[in-house]
Amino acid sequence: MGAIWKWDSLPPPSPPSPTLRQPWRDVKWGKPVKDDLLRFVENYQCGSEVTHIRIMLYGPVATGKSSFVNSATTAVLGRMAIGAGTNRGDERTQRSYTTQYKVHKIRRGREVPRVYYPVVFNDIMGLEDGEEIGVCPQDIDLVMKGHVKEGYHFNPRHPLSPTNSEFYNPCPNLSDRVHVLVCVLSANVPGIPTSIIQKMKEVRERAHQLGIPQVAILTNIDSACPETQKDVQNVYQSKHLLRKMDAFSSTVGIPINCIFPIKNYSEGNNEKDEDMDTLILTALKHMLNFADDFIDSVSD
Ligand SMILES: Nc1nc2c(ncn2[C@@H]2O[C@H](COP(=O)(O)OP(=O)(O)OP(=O)(O)O)[C@@H](O)[C@H]2O)c(=O)[nH]1
Ligand SMILES: [Mg+2]
Repeated sequence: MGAIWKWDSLPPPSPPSPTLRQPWRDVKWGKPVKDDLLRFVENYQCGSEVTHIRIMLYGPVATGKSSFVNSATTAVLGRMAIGAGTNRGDERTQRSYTTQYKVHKIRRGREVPRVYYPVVFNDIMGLEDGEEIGVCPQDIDLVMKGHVKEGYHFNPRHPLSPTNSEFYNPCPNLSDRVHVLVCVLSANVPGIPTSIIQKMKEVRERAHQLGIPQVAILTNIDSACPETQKDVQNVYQSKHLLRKMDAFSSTVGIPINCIFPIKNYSEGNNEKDEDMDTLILTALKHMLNFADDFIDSVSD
């Protein structure tokens, strides 16, 4: 009789790998790839219908909305940018750090008079868990339609009133309107409170009615996943992040191919990094393309 294979001759099972063998999204890395993406953004010109593309960020508190504005600026300029104030780690609370409506531009070089890239970011207050706290979905609706002027302080109890505020713009043009809506979620949270999911749903439905394209970015892929913390290139092999993206996709109703994982430049990660730039610029490129489609669709 030949040798008998026995179960107990097997080595003890190794723990399941936290990473997939192959990335589930086809991405390329390296300097030429990053440089191509950068060239796309540098050479990007919006059509004559608008003076710039307006990207609006919304989402729960402390998910990295303001950090994304700084990260996109950092990736484009090749140097650290801190224009959008961020929620300091040691003081982080469930209340939004950003309370004022700010529009962030990216300056091209040091030319005088100033010249800017044809893209601006609308940074707003975060959505909070509960009634009458955090930004109201009605105010997000007004920002999307271009009715809110920069500098407006969000009042969680009362949305901006058309009748008694100097910050209400009664006649917005196409450049004042939002051209792409970005939901910012953090991979480093156990879940999203249902009251916030409900507010996000209201915002999404309003954007859908207005025809505004929607994408999401998933931040904190480093702090949420040790494999990605070690090496950003593991992002599309991390089983944990794939599960998170899948869960967020079904919860917030954004298809997974429109969710872009990001590691933001932040207090702890402020060294310029090609792979971080690749993820940030990839997301930005898609946002610009979707915004172009929207402008085409409303300018016909
Ligand atoms: N490690 C890590 N930290 C991040 C990342 N994104 C943001 N942070 C940190 O998370 C904190 C909150 O970031 P913010 O950009 O202020 O978040 P926000 O969504 O603008 O917050 P509110 O304005 O309060 O709603 C800051 O301490 C950031 O440094 C990320 O991708 N990785
Ligand atoms: Mg903020």
